[in-house]
Amino acid sequence: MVVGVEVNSARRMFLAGGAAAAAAPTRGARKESRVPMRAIVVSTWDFGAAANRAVLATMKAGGSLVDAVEAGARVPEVDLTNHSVGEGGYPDRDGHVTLDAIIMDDAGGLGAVAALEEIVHAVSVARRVMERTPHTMLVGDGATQFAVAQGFERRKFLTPEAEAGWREWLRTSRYEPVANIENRRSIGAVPALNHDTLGILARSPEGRLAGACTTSGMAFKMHGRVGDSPQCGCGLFVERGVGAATSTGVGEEVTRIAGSARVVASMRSGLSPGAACREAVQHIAQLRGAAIKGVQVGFLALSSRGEVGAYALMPGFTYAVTDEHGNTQIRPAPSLAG
Ligand code: SD4
Repeated sequence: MVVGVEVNSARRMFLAGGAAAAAAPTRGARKESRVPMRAIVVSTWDFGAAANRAVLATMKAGGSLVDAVEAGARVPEVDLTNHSVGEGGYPDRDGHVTLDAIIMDDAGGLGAVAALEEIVHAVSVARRVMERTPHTMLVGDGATQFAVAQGFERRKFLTPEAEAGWREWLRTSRYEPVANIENRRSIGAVPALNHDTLGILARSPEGRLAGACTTSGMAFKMHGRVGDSPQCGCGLFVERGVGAATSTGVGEEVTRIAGSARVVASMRSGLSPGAACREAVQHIAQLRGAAIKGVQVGFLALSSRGEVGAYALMPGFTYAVTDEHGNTQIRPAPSLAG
């Protein structure tokens, strides 16, 4: 349970001998022995700023880290101008809006849903999977049935704008990557391949971590397609005493390398969050070569010490960083393409 965020906590330090030592990695640990006691929230893309605010407000109100990242992920899930998360999401090629989400803490808590239909708050269903089932992921009809049994409202949704985009796409039915389409809130001429995701990572003043990820995935995807986002170690990974990572972009490229787990593993070995993200991006580039021309993939990472880093294949990936005072910066991630 995270207690309220203290205004002056950035100035308070504690020796890595108590709670921090219990959380410290045994190998590759950094030399510094002092850990800043500060809350910090980071999330993918500029629209993550609103989610960050919800995370911080929940922490300040005394909610747990899991409460907080869930609250953050729920923000874009009801933003009808966001065409790749929740209710406003573009459908698959058959006209169904299907949602993927995951939530994870640093104590082994993990829940996810994939290809969930007719329930808006996929991240909250993921949380119920974590807390009320012996499983870590439910998919498709089973996920919807579970959500209904848990009291979630079930209704069909497809916004007029998303439907218009889908009908436009049906005229050609072509798949072509459009890098950084996530930054566009409203799309007039619909791209052949749209994707967008909220990945959110939060650190408590004590250095504990949690994360969540929510998306409707790749627009006009094949029915049943599941991206990286809800898969543990792909779209999200959290490890106590080390750090957390999340991803955005073309999920297949992240899934191939279990991207977020790789980023956290590099952090465990001593890389900074930024260097760890860069290593994963470089690995994708080397592995895939010309096959990823025009494709965007971005990683965002937060260490248990509160350090932040990001890296992308292509320019244009931005992320939102919110400190314990509520100050938010939108930062451009460095990229392999310059
Ligand atoms: C997916 N990675 O389903 C997600 C989409 C995304 O920015 O992140 N877009 O492939």
